[in-house]
Amino acid sequence: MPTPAQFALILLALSACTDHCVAEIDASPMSVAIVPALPQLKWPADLTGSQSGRNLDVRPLVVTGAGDGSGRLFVGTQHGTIHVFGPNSDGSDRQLFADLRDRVSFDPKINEEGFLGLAFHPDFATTGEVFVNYTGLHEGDRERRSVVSRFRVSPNDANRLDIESEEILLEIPQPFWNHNGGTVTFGPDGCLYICLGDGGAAFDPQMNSQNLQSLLGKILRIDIDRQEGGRPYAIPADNPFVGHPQLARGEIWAYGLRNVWRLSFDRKTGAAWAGDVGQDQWEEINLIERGGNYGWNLREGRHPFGPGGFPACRKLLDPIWEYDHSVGKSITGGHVYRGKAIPELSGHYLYGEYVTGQIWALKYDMGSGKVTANRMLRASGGPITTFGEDDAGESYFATQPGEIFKFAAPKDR
Ligand SMILES: [Ca+2]
Ligand SMILES: [Ca+2]
Repeated sequence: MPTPAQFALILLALSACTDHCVAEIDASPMSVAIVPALPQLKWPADLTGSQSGRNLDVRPLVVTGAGDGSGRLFVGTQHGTIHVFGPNSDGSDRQLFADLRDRVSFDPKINEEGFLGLAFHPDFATTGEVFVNYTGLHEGDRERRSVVSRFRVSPNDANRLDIESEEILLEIPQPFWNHNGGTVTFGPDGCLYICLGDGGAAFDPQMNSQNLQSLLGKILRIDIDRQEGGRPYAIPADNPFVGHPQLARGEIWAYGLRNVWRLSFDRKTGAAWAGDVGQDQWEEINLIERGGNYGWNLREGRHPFGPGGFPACRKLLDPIWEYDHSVGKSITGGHVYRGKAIPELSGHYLYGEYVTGQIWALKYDMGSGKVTANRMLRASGGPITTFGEDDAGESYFATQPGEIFKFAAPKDR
């Protein structure tokens, strides 16, 4: 028989083991099939460069359904083109939905400018409205800037955007070529969320991310169905910084972000997931809350950053997951899988790596606030530029050369 002291130690050891076991993260690879989504797709010569004898990457940055029940798939490229495919397409029916290259600044040597975001109005079937985020042409006296615009689909052709219908909602000056963010997406509240990076260079030299009077380094939330205060949109009354125009821009929803490369809303729970790209060491996955400060440039991941670095504190929200630069160097945030093809993937957050081409599925327990699994789906391959969902909730990703893949049930099933 153990003495009471020994018994207490055994209990402690057992409880420690229990805690340890609960906290253990399943890092085993998950078997899913990754298959070409549009196997017969041939990109036009002006995107691949073959026309001019150059070798260009197509750089698909958006893959999405329109949410209108049509079953179409849309792919936007960093060059400034949007392509549309019919239901269950093999890729051979590609049509040009829009060509915005006459107003988009894209240079393959300037990696982060171009056509960066595309979102369909929640009631697109009725309104025909499409929202985009791109880098505006900045030649001569035209300044470097991010542009957020509304377009309308052609009244005569559902597979054609009326590019003359552009209505600019926001133009945000960009001090540097990099860190332009770019996601535009609708939340379950019907508001348009817009991601903007810290403006660029390194270290956020202008301290934009912590400055509530700057729109840079932020996630914005606007109401595009109303106009108010001389703006072509309205600021929702429940935005966190409304009513203090001397101190803060009312459009701001969350701040302290470096360069969110893809924000998405879980179509089941409504949770907002963001991948925030790190600078020196840490890549982040954040759950975005109203008014949240995500720490940049005082913290990188869960760590103090730079000479003015802050220790962990309640006001600076740490990511729910981070990985360091021995694993990968630039996160591409995805979305929570809610499709039907792969039941074991349900509820997992898909994310990937621009530099190494890896893809993982992360499982997070909202109740305990703990990550329970981080399972590799793809160990290597071309740079992951974006993830996307079709109207049925099935998941896709794109690589920089121009491949579009989808996830499917394992082949041995
Ligand atoms: Ca910039
Ligand atoms: Ca952060």
